[in-house]
Amino acid sequence: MPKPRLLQIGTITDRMRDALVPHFDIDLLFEQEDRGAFLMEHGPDIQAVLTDGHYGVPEDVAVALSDLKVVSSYGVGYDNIDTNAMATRGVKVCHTPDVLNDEVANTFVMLWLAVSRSLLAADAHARSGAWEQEGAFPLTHSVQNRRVGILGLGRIGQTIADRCAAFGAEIHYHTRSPKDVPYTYHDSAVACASAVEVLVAITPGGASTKHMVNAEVLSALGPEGLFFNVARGSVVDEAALVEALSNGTIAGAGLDVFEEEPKISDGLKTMDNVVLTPHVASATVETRQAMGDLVVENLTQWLSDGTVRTPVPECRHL
Ligand code: NAP
Ligand code: 8YV
Repeated sequence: MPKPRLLQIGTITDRMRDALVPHFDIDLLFEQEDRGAFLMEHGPDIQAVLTDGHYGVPEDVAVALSDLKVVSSYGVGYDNIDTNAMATRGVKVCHTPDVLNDEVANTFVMLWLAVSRSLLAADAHARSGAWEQEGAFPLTHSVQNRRVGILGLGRIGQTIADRCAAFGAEIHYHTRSPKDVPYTYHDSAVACASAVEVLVAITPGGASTKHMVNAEVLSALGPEGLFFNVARGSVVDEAALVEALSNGTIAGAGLDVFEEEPKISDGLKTMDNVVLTPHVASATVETRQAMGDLVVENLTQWLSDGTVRTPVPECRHL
């Protein structure tokens, strides 16, 4: 009996491929010479899709796969998948929550320390011989005992709050609805920014959070303030951020995500009060293995009994 077909969008690890090959015949979307012809001929025979947070489910795939049943996404954020439309069609969309909380929170801490302690400039000072020729590196700022604002206090936001507690932080947050936590709630991003010295975005992307961090929020954060984004590039008005960093509206930033990835605003690349990483918050061998295992588990569970382990909220009733 032929194996069911799985359409792979984007890249996967060898471990994921090895685990999936016994169960599925895998078609790679990006290796098709004529994508339109491939989708027209084979789309109706494919019930399963493996994708990630970057590619989601493109419209031509959603249309061509008329018998689509399951979408397993390699990542927790799913702003590139129209999950309401999928739920209406009865398609089970699943993602990889929780297994990356620690890594993303650690990435925020890494960026926070790097910006506050001028890690990159200090490293350059040590390597270049400037220490011998010019003397000691200038004093930097401590991460200890800061007021920290978290935009989005979900699985990762709470893990960030836990990390911040270890630095003696006073924690503030903004979400649409207050949570049962011992932190100070703010009903807007501006109010949260004006109460803190360090602001970190960790909401989902998509329409409801687009440009949540804008010129007004950055102005409220103030000239000593630091901003960090480990959420989605769309959450921040990147042009306003470049402006705020260059004219001293805020003091510095650490950014893992950008509005037009993999393009990054040129202004950001030349600033020494900014640390940039190329969307790698979950990108360790260990965490990507856990994410990949969950992607595979969702697909093989669906194959065995029609259910998935970690559906997105919009598809939990299916
Ligand atoms: P989660 O558990 O669903 O938490 C999301 C939080 O954001 C909730 O507290 C939610 O509270 C809040 N929120 C949602 N919409 C909001 C809005 N319009 N305004 C204010 N707050 C809002 O999600 P998670 O697992 O923590 O992941 C969060 C996001 O991190 C993902 O969706 C993804 O985009 C991003 N991420 C990035 C990386 C990376 O590589 N940089 C890695 C993993 C995740 P309310 O519903 O009460 O508003
Ligand atoms: C991944 C992420 O890099 O989980 C997310 O939402 O942004 C990252 O963990 C992304 O999903 C691409 O695989």
